[in-house]
Amino acid sequence: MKQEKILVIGAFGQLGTELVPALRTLYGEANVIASDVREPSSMNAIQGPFVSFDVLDKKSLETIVRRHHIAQIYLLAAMLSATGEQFPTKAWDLNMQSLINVLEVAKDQHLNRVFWPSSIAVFGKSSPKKDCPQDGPFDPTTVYGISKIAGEHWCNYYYEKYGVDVRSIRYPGLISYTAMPGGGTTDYAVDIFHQALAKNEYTCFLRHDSALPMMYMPDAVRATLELMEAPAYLIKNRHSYNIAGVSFTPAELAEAIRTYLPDFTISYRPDSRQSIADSWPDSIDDTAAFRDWGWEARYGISAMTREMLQHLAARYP
Ligand code: AKB
Repeated sequence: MKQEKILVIGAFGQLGTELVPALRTLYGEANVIASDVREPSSMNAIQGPFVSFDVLDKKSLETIVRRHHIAQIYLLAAMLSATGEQFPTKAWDLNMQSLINVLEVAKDQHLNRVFWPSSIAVFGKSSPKKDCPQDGPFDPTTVYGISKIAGEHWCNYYYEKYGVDVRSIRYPGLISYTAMPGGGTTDYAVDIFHQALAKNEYTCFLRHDSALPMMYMPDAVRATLELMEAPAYLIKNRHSYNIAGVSFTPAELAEAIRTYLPDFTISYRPDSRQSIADSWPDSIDDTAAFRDWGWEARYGISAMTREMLQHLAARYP
């Protein structure tokens, strides 16, 4: 078992909920410290080491890293695209200052590695819709996307200037059955499964034909660990890597759900999230991730739909 100590910031989020157990399998429970600004509750029951603190408080971060001899940080705390549009300056402050704090601590305390998530939100209207390339163009339309493209430059800067081994992935919409996403444009693709099982119907906040890049959580967790466990010489890109999972429209996802729930119906009432979705690519080119560290997705829409419905069925008897 690997022995380094890891701090996961934002452990109660959609990705953190699944990444903490996966890291504990690799590194041992005692070596992975989960943290969040929220205290654990019945909603966020967590086993193993946990600290509650605000990543915007740099002094607390420094103290925790020193006290626990942390060697790696996964910074997962962020405000997502849709909520970020409601609170633009708050989104900018949280998404940027958290990253700067972590990069500074990584530099000063000589951490071995940092992980920071970017997003397909770095792309915009001038980016190709199909198989959107690794190198842009980038013209984000949301504060979240602006913070992600700026953050990518900060990561590269700390790598080039100070040698901080920071690695990043541009996640598509993540789909999981353990935790709900919060405040994103791709959230419908999780909610639809819950509503299909609870009510056999769903009203989607995007149009029927809005194709978006998505990924089933087991693929996302594996991608993250594969990137972080790869030897440093393989990581040629210190901004962030495109990774592709599966792309589909709400109508296509509804059709896949109907394989198991034939009476399921969907209606469409697009809201302000539609214009965000319209600015993002339909699908992603991830040849750089494949070439550099061997990334390949395993889940398509059918296997993902089957597993999501199987796992969630017990919650909606
Ligand atoms: C969002 O919808 O904001 C996120 C993302 C694609 O980064 N899921």
